[in-house]
Amino acid sequence: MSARADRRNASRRWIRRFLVPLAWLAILACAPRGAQAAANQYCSGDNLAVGANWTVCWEIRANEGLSISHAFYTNPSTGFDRRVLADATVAQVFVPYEVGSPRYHDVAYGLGPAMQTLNTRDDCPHGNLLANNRVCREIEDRGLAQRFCLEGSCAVRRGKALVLWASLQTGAYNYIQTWSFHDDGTIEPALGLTGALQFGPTAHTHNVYWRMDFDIDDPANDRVEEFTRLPKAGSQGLAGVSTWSPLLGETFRPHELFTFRKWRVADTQKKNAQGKRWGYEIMASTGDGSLRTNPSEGFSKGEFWVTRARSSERFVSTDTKDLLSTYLDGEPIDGQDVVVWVVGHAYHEVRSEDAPYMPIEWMRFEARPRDFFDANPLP
Ligand SMILES: [Cu+2]
Repeated sequence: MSARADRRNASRRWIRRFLVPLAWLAILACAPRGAQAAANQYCSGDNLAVGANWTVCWEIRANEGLSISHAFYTNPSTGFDRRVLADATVAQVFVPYEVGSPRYHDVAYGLGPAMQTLNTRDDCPHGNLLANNRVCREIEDRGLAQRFCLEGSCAVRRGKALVLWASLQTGAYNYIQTWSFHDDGTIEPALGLTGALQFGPTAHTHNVYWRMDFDIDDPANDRVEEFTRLPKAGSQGLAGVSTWSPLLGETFRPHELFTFRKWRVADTQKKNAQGKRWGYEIMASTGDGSLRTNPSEGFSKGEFWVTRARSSERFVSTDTKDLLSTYLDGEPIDGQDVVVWVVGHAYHEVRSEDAPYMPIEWMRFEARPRDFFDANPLP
């Protein structure tokens, strides 16, 4: 063993023996007791992140990089503690260039080893660096969250978010892989594109696939539904009729702007005080495009996919294989444990301002509570 590895091991032993128990004690002392009751069955120590009404387990995976392994919405003041996510990852970042090649499948090459070292001063000044400085955990001020002012009487609230993020070196690019958990229950996965251009001015698309295993309270009894809003004929766009229709089998769906298409994952058994099913809805990013390539890249057929939850079905593609569309094998999904795959597309038409370093362009979506609470959980 080299001296360097020896030193690293010794310091790891020291961290395990002394720092980890100390950090654990500090977490236990600071966090409200009930707040992590559920999540700490799944993780502990640095891998348990607490704040902004969330307790979240995270880990680093070889292919998916910074991954969420459980997330519970927890309100310490009321004792509320309910599971939302079992697992959430970036399952692919597919980047084909307009000239036909290259066609990168970044998750297949491994986002874990691509994670860069962050520094306190510039990257994580208000948070904690974890995992040998490769993960920043922080509580962010997310600005004005809600406001109600009437006749001089005001209730104004600023929001917070528990944020975990990492920076990945993929060629000349840096991808900022971020998971934000807002104190109002919204989850915002994001991928920031920055660094330097790989091939100068050649246009290309970034197609990111998030794999989300929602477990609303429990793994079973999931129902996935699609929202459609159609205006009545002759109503000049008004008198819209809204429907939520269940998706009964494994399938893929495209974006549809004209009908305000969105999706939700609800629990078939649990209902809130209004008699509505607990759920989370997926809001596509506005301004997102679509990309359809060729039959051998079947994963490019849609922006929203739903499959039965299988731990063997984690990835979208490799350099030579389409995987995602092969997961659609006719399994029923209604009332089962399901996984949804959410796809974002960014067309990168290079601009002068992308050099020498690119201002971060964010790809993101929101998963937000729909009838998961009885009312707005922020007082
Ligand atoms: Cu780009």
